[in-house]
Amino acid sequence: MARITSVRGRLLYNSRGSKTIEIDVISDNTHLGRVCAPSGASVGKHEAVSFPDNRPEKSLEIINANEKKFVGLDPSNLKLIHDTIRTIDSTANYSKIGGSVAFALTIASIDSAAKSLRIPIFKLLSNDMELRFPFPLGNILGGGAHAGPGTPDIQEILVCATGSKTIREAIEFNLTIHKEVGKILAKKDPSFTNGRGDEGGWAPKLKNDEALETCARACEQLGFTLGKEVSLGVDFASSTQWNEKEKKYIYDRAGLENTPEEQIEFASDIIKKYKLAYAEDAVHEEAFDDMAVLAKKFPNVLITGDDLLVTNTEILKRATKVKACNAAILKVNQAGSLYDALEFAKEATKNNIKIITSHRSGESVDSHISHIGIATKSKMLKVGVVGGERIAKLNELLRISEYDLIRGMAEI
Ligand code: 2PG
Ligand code: MG
Repeated sequence: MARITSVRGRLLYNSRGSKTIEIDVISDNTHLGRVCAPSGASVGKHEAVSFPDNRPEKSLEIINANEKKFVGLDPSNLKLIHDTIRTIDSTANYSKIGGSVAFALTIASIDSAAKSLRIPIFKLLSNDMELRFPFPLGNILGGGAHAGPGTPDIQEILVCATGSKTIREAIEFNLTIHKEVGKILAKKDPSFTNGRGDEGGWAPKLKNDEALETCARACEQLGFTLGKEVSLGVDFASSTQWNEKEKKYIYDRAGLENTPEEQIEFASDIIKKYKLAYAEDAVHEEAFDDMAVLAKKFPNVLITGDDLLVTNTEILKRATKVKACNAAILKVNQAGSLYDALEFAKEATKNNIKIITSHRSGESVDSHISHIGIATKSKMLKVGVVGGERIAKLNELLRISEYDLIRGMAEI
């Protein structure tokens, strides 16, 4: 059995150019596990904080001061690594050391352990013989907190090749559609600068409905039927629009104000009109009952909670009680440690809630989440379509396909 021989942190930058932390875990002086923590722009109220007092430097100090606690541990013992982190920070939201440390340290340990055992990470995380590829779900056009003024209020319009039989085809279809959307935008507005948002989706000056129309047209122009070979999805990221004081969703850019009832109608119309396979955070993060209305109305659409659940097992338990959603985003850094996130996945699976493992808008070029998506039997892997830090995750899926250990695509 391997033993951790050193743990070291360093300050680096994420894809948005913000400072973050990377942690190296070395086992037996040989096997390097290395993970750089991502971070979000549309952050849920109840998610783990990235850094204490927003200072990555403080996280770094703490990790370096506590290295000895990890030296000698078995890097594959995720629970032990997690419990050791908890001896340093027992706060619910990792406010003392930062969720980024919990994220990077636990995944780097598993990375190191997998290398020592010469097996891929997904194999170390799951003994299941029936693993499948999650469908890549990627941002083709967006706005909201991920792009500047003039772009749609809706944060993300996503595409997923729901009819594909192979992971390569699923990736290629997403790439082709992303390109086609770019062509339509350039034709429509010769002054379009090819601007893209934080996750690589196009960021044009368009209203929500024009943006959705453009994406639907791109799919149809390529000969796809929506809901068949490919499907659209939307991350409404509705907490961004929710005004607690006025109890309304305020869409500044579209000049629209929705009461909670109107918001349900607004989302329902979009789901129906564009035959969405996927609808994330269609209402704000505390509107469990409103989400439940949508989940009941659209049993065949992935009515997904992101900010609503923040990869938190206790919140998920509350949500399942009222049947608030049928799918859940899994972002390890929302939970904190990989152990926390896998507990969340267990609870979701137990309750028939489908898992969608997801990137953050501020990412690194790491690709561990591709393995986590497979091991948690995620139906989709939300990792974007283009951009180095997004493609890294998709390319890892293609490398994984060489092992011949995965039996085709997930059943959605
Ligand atoms: C989201 C994510 C990722 P962020 O809202 O789902 O797409 O964005 O990382 O900014 O929270
Ligand atoms: Mg989201």
